[in-house]
Amino acid sequence: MSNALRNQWVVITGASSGFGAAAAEGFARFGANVLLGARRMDRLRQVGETCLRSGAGAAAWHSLDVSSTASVNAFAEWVRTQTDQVSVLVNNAGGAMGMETVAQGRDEDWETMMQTNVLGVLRATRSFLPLMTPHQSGHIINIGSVAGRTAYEGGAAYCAAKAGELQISRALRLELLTSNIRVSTIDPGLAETEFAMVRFKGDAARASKTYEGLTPLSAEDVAEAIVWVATRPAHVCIDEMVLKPTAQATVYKVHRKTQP
Ligand code: NDP
Ligand code: 8X3
Repeated sequence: MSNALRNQWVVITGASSGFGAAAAEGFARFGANVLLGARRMDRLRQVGETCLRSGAGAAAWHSLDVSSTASVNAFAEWVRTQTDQVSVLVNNAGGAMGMETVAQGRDEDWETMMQTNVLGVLRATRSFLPLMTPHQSGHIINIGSVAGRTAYEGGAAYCAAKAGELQISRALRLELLTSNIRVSTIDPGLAETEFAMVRFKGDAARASKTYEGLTPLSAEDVAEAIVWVATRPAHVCIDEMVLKPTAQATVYKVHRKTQP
């Protein structure tokens, strides 16, 4: 097991569930110090306590709403009380709201998706670069999606938001070329987390249909990819990674086994 993360400070947005929570635990197992943000503090505390039991050098958590500049700034101020150097920032907070066509779409859903998946990544990155650039090291890992690469019906705003995340990652890679800071985007396909329940606003039956008849990625599968990307040697940058369930060839070409 690589020692590269031991006592390194790792900041994860959206660490209260899904990929973010699983990645926090994955980094903890490598002995990293994890700093966790999200809106649900009770869930964050549970994740943080699990990290401490799993081997984290330190684990602390603070409320964070990436759709608010004031909240991101307050979160960054809190991080500065813990450390002046962040080795890894995982911009994971985000998700989809609704699956209506553009004709039926709601401003509120579109705004939430842009605020979290696009502006949230920009805000958090701006806040944490000052804890990386003076040290000439750091790694920004953004969580995109296959939706940012291929459009699908009912996904216009989410696809646009994740396409935004992809282009932010690419622009940052260029902007930070001489800084020795790595930038990666990890773009999963269907993964069973709270994502579909959030997207379908608590409609459990509809959410479970998303994964019907196939084995989706798990939060742990994606977390493993995140930690693997972060533990490559310093001269290796995994720019873009796409991972999908074996039964998913593209966003919309999915092999589902029907019940006999
Ligand atoms: P979850 O719904 O399980 O996790 C989403 C996380 O984001 C939660 O911790 C949530 O915390 C946090 N979050 C949402 N909005 C905000 C906000 N405004 N401020 C701070 N935190 C926020 O889903 P996933 O783990 O699946 O999603 C993680 C990322 O992966 C998202 O960016 C999603 O778009 C992306 N993704 C998901 C895929 C999937 O199929 N599951 C596939 C590809 C990409 P809280 O509500 O406590 O604030
Ligand atoms: C989540 C994957 O295909 O549901 O980003 O949009 S998908």
